[in-house]
Amino acid sequence: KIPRNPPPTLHQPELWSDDFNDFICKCLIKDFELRPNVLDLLQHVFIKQIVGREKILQKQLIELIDLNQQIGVIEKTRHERIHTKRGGHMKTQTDPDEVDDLATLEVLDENIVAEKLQIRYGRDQIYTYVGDILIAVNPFHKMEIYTPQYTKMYIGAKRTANPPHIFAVADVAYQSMVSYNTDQCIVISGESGAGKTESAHLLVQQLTVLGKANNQTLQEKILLVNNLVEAFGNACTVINDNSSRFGKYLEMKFTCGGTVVGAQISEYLLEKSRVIHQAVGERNFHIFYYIYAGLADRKKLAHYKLSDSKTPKYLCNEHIKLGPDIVSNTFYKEQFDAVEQCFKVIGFTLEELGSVYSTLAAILNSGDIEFSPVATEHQTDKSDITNISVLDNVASLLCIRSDELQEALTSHCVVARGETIVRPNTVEKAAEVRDAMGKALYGRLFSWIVNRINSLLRPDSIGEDDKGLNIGILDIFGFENFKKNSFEQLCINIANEQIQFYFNQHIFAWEQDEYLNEEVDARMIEYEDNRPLLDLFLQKPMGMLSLLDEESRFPQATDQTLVEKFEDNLKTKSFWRPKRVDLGFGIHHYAGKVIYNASGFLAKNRDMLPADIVLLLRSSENELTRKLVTHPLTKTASFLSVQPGEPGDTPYHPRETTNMRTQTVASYFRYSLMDLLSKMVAGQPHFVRCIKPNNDRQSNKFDREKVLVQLRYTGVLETAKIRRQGYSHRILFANFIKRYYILAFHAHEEPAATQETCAAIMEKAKLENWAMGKTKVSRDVSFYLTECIIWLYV
Ligand code: AD9
Ligand code: MG
Repeated sequence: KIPRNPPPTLHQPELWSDDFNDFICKCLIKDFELRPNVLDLLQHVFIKQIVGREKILQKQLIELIDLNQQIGVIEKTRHERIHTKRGGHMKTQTDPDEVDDLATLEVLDENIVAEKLQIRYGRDQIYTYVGDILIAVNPFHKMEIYTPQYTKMYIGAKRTANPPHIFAVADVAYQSMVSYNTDQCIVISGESGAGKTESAHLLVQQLTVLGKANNQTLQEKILLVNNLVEAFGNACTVINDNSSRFGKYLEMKFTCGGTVVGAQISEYLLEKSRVIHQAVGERNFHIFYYIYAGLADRKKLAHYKLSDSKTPKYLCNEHIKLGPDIVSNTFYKEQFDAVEQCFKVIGFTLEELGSVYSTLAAILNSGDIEFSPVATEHQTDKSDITNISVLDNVASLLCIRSDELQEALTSHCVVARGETIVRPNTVEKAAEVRDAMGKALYGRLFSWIVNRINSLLRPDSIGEDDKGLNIGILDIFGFENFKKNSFEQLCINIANEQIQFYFNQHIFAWEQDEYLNEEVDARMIEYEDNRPLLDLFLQKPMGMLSLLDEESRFPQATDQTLVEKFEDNLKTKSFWRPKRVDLGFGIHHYAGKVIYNASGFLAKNRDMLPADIVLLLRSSENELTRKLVTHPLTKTASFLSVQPGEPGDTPYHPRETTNMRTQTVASYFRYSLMDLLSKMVAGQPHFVRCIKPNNDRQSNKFDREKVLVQLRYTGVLETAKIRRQGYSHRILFANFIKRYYILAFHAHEEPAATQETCAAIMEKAKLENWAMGKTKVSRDVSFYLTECIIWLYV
């Protein structure tokens, strides 16, 4: 029984008996009903009596009180919700079919795991835990589980209090960040269309609430960032109508106290080739359709030199042949308004917006520039522009001179023995230069937008020295296997291979190393190590990307010589040359076999933007156009400035030191991957594994075989095993004692940071399933000490 009024001794902490500590333990750990009374008591005793001396303890208790108040609300809401949903029959966690965490299954085999997921999916329970990892099965329909009520329900709640949810992942990351003062990183993986981007949005949504942005506008801005960059970086593919065509690492910035103060995005490897060409059944980047329809709606097409009757070539495909198809599309119009609104709210000026639209319109117009061969007495390989009016349009939109653009497209300068000679371009060469300009303009525009967002959302209060804290959310393009796979798919799949490796390292390799180091007894788990594949791609000098770079340096090399080079040098089972496929080669990725076609690999890797075009764009009267080719986009990205006469696309990346002249897409890609990893390893990782339940994007359809394949290659079963028998929560002795000593010691005591002290706390709290390492104390995943005591996970 709890005393209604605290006995006098309670006002003198040094006189508390062990019983009192015992009593607090019991109340907090087991007896939740007593909680409000305990809280009164604690509030009375600690907050009033222990002033100043026990600041940390005080803070924890305030948190605890907050949490308990929240839990009160949450439990009530949840109770009501379950009651309403299930016709008044409360269903408890003891229901045999109700397995929230696969790591708790008694029998673990892939069929059982798939079956449990299927049962849950059938009940619209799309989320399931595997220990501390969240599995999210794409529902392919709108779910009512992301409302403000749910947001509230998951704030600071103990994990077992609510069904698994993406909001819970946001919460764990946030609480870990605040309590341990460490950066966090949420890695979302899964194949194309599995739901990564949606998950990323939901995480940002929940984190902005958790971060209690003290101004509404900042919260609003952060929420809009994803929408804006996705309008420019996503496109419709045969797999996903809103497929990410770039990798995105969004870092939400917080103060050490946990208030959100800004956001920064890093973008990786935008698939620029989509601007000029889309595969059958695919489309260009969303923004082109949005702007085309939006400008038509506002009667502004003519201003941007676009026609509503003739579709720009870059937008034509077998589905859309006619301009009217696009301009009458109300969805596109609405999206255009929405994108413009995003720009404005985030803080872009109207002038900047105008320049962005002009650049997009210039790219669309440039695709329509046509060339024809000119036969002269001496030369037959000269080209001329057949539609000068289109050329004029492009020049006017980019604020450059039309005759100079014509010259830069139809000829090029070569420097030989100190002399500059002008050589004509063939029709093919001129078209290549035109397309290279379109791709480069778009790629740089995208980088500029991202940089501009970063400067607008850079936290003021956090300077260079005081970095504050951050939670990064990684959402890259998922694993792809199309009928025809090109250089872009290779890069996308290598990136996924790398993320899978990172996952393996964390979940298996480092985990097992840690047991060994800490001398904690745990059985080793076999898992599929994809390191040999990463070596196949990334090793120097004989990895695939190095070989590609080497071949790209030979002017005489062709895509045929490239595949032959691969064949001669890559001696592994994971690489093969399929018969009867010209320029084909196969790779056995962690996620399956993919046949690539090397056609265009060398050109795509060289990705040259002729110096003549760079120089011309630099002479533009439009500030944005000039910025795209000259000005460093950020303080650190000063390498962006192209030295006069330097060819080669200048990829944008901070701290890049490689020689621009030799920079290829492959070497930039390798660099980006390393940069991404260095950001990720700095934080404590959390994993979300998205699963696609069927290939038809249908709701309520669970293709068991399809899911099994994904479970296998993502190692879900092994993860469940290692999570079941492993110790997923670890904490340093000192931190553990600082936080929990009150459970076994008097408030004024300062017990030594030793194993004995930890053991005393564990025993006092009657915890089982814990192990003592040499430097850390670990707890089994099945017991969540912290959930019961305070709202922070250990
Ligand atoms: V890709 O690698 O970028 O091609 P993602 O990002 O994995 O892919 P995305 O998040 O775009 O997939 O999801 C694909 C579609 O699934 C979305 O457009 C939604 O229609 C659908 N989806 C995904 N997750 C959810 C969800 N939680 N609720 C409802 C969802 N629909
Ligand atoms: Mg995506």
